[in-house]
Amino acid sequence: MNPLPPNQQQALVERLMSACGGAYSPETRRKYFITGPQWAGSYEGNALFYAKTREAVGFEDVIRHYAEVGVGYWCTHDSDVIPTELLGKDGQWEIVEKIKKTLAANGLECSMVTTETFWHAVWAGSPAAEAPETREYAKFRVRNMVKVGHELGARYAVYWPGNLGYYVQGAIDEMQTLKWYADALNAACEIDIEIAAKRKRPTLKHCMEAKPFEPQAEILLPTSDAMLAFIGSGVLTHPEMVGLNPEYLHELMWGGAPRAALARALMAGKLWHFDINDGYRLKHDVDIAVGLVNPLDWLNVLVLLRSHGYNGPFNLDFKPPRTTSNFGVWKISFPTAVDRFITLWEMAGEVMSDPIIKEATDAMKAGGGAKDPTDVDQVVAANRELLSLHELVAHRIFQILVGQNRGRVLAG
Ligand code: GCO
Ligand code: MN
Ligand code: MN
Repeated sequence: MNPLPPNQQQALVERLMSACGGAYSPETRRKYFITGPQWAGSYEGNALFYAKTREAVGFEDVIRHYAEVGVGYWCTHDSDVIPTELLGKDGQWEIVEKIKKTLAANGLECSMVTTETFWHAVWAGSPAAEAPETREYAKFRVRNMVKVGHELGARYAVYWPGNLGYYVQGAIDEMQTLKWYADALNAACEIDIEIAAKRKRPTLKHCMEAKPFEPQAEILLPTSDAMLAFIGSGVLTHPEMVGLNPEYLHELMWGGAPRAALARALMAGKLWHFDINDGYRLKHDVDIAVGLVNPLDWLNVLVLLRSHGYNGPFNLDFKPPRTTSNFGVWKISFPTAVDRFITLWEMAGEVMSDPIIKEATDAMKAGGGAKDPTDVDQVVAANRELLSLHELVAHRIFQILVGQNRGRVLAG
């Protein structure tokens, strides 16, 4: 093949994307509660050891691109769209007005707002630092974002605590730091109750997001389970207003089973928001797009969520790869991520209604009919062949993943 000049490369990307086929229409994509973060669309390819590789894009372009792809909801950090110095000032409300107009013009809704409490120098000691003025500033920021959230019509607020942890041991008092962090969440919930009553809107769902390894060496709330314990610990004045935003990769990173973490959140009635992406165990936060690493696990995640009535947002919290083109971000990264999610969601429906899986599962649940359950030999004998069905179910789910249940023939 001859080298392809840059001015012909976009055409190649488009031709090969359409040759892939299987794309859903923007109208179909919009039927799912899929949310597009400002920071994912505007990610410029930078990281700790990486310079930026792409041009900056503002909210006008990000929202327009999501509309074209068919992502119906948008979410943002405060400082993604409002310069830090303007937060809480008149200039902020001018920007919020522009955002409202842009969303309306593109037919998108704002689903969620989140407060950046990790990037700026003010958070060097975390949002729950020793200095009272830092903690007052943290309260100001989360309260301000609750106001902005109501103004934009959001239903969810997310909190990733970022620097809540330490590099060197003994430097902070863990108990005190956690209580101080709770003070910020309490401030957000309390102002939310006031604003919601004035505006006759429901209060926001305040969702905590855990990440196990970054940006500190040791993290005080590293997992969704740790956050459940925190919510139930008595430090929150409104624990009923606070739930979880687990991120698939963040549970995988520490070596957990994302499905089990999600199940525990569901059991607690706290699975309110879900960041969808993919990656590897015991690695850093690679934020790869959904389904590119663990499609089988993802299929099973969606079976779990569909089976137990999860109806919150699926937030595309991935990082489009560190390419040099904004074109590819919108032509490949976002539409393919959305389409893999929808395909896996539909396949989860096939798993749930599959007659083979149903019969195998029903048979295991019915058991072998041992007359005396206190007789160990009888119990073992009665179920002798049934447990083999676990692997048959797993095989059937694999067949569904590769389309063999729909007649895709690969065996000779
Ligand atoms: C990450 C985090 C963030 C948060 C976001 C919400 O992967 O670094 O998931 O993307 O979701 O900061 O506050
Ligand atoms: Mn996330
Ligand atoms: Mn992540």
